[in-house]
Amino acid sequence: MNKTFAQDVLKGLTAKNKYLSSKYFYDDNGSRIFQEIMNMPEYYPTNAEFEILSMQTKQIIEALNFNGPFNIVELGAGDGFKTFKPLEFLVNNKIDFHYIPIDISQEAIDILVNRLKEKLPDLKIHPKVGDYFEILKDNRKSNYPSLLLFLGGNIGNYVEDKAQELLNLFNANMKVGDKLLIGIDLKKNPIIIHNAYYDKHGITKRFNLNLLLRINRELGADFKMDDFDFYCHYNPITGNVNSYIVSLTKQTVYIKAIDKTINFDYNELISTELSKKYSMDEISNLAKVSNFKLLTNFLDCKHYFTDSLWEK
Ligand code: AVI
Repeated sequence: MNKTFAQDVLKGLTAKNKYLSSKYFYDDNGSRIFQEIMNMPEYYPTNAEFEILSMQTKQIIEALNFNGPFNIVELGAGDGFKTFKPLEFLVNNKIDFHYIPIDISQEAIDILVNRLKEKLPDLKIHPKVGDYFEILKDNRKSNYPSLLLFLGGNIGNYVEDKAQELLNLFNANMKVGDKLLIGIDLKKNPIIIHNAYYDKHGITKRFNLNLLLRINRELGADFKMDDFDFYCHYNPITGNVNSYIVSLTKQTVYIKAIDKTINFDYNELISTELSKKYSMDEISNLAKVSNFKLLTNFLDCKHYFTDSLWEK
């Protein structure tokens, strides 16, 4: 049993306004459902960022202004789908660099390394599994400048002060002149965003309810899936997509691992996720308050998403 998970579930489900952290979405099953989300036509961030990284690699590399060899450190590299095209471009153009993918999942890193070794045998790859900051601290000692990649719009899942805290930590573990390329989802027509998150296929609902299945499995709870639903709402003023699990009846759930019975009211909510969308002004401000200089925003053709290049 994972003790931190149990403690977090206890804290979240006994709070006045119940919540569960979206970081717990990603067990093996949740990661598979997230792949399904990324394959939905309505979930535009995947294609938008893929387009930016495939079509504008040359411009991004030029904007780095590194003279000589450099490191590319990818935080949360996953299966490496997003970065394959830029890596291929760099290898084919004989640009001297080292690729350091970091992920918490050994399995994801193994898959990534095998695939890249087969497809890009000349790539200099140094995979790392573990804590971002420990690895970044080590990388700071490298003689080469670094480009950090924090892609996929993950920053949108952090509330403002946590986002700032995380970016400040990145900053503290970088050398002056190092760059950060950060994927950020932009404010846009609210219907596009609504359809990406409140999807008609019910995949995002399954993604959220998987959290209850995980609690059943790992903490011995008795959540009944049919008694809960999913709701999410986009507020075009704040840019926040807020997701919830909704209790469809007045009910109790027992969680064995913490020996606790949780009461749910009819229509009571469990807040699960924030997916914040940014305006260009908010991005400039975020860079500034995290001690970075914003160099360039690389947008997709529909202006749905940006890979924003920042310098320490
Ligand atoms: C991982 N993260 C950037 C996704 C997002 O868009 O906030 C997670 C997600 N939640 C629902 N759909 C996708």
